[in-house]
Amino acid sequence: MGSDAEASVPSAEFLEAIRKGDRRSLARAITLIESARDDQAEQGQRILEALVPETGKAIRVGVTGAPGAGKSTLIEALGMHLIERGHRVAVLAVDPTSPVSGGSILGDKTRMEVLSREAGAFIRPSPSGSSLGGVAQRTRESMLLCEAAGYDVVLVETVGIGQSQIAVSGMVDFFLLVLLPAGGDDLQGIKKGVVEIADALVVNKADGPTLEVAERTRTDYANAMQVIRSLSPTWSPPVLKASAKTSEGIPEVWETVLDHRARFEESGEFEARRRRQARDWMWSLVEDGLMGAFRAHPGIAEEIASLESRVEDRATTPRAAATALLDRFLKK
Ligand SMILES: Nc1nc2c(ncn2[C@@H]2O[C@H](COP(=O)(O)OP(=O)(O)OP(=O)(O)O)[C@@H](O)[C@H]2O)c(=O)[nH]1
Ligand SMILES: [Mg+2]
Repeated sequence: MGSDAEASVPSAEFLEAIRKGDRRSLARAITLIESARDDQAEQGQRILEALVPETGKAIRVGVTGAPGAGKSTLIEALGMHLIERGHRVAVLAVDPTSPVSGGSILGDKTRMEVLSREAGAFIRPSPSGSSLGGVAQRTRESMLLCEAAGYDVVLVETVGIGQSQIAVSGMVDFFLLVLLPAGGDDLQGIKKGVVEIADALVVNKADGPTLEVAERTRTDYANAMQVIRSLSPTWSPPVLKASAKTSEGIPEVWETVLDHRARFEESGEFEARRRRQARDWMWSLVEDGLMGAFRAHPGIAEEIASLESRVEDRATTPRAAATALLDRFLKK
């Protein structure tokens, strides 16, 4: 593998172009990271290793919510607000449901046309992939590359599915739940438990004919939040309202992120959260690696189907079947 390995050392010029924030070089590096080809993925990892000292400096914000809640529109409005304040903004996405064609939550519906015209913005749709784990890992790595390229705010959009929400909340400093104006007892996030991992809630579409419902929805959630136990001793997730369309309330969303950051830095929770995330990330890679090795193990792949059906038919116990597979894997 010697000469191949030599060939995949990233050039100093390429690394320097990424460091200087050249968007095409950054995009190329992310494409390598996302590649299904081993040699390209390896090249991507080398780039990341070379740049890792320059990572970790951005404010990382995750944005989730039901389909059509206005996540993309809100990210664009927030992104423009940040660009006006001199920030450089990267927008990434985690959408394990997107087809391999590359269509995604940042795809056809909302291209963030205004934000994408800004020199200080970098927008990248979700990597495609069949497993959420793989998609999330690649987004984490893309986030680090964006940081090395000088983007000081990274916004990550994710679909409102439990597992992807947990994956994204595990890679950001601040997790924002975008809600639709829907009054009455329709407090869905609360039932699903998403609210418990959110650092703030924002009722979007507080404009035009939906303004009144949005205000009522905000009050409903604010009341409901009072009985939800906060994960942090220093922070109770506020419930805001905004219009991504008119940008009203968007500056307040950003002030909330900054306020949270200041308090979490002061209390040590910021550092603790980043450290925990890095540790969890390592272990999830170990788990993925083990599962991959397990399924690829000769002698296991062909056993899986028959053992699964024996378990389904109660011809054997799940424990006996698992033990048989593990024994074979561990060559006992
Ligand atoms: N009136 C109004 N419409 C909005 C607002 N924000 C978004 N919309 C509209 O709501 C629709 C959905 O917006 P998106 O930003 O694509 O929503 P999303 O949550 O990203 O949707 P998915 O990515 O498909 O889950 C679009 O037609 C937007 O124009 C808002 O603040 N006010
Ligand atoms: Mg969207």
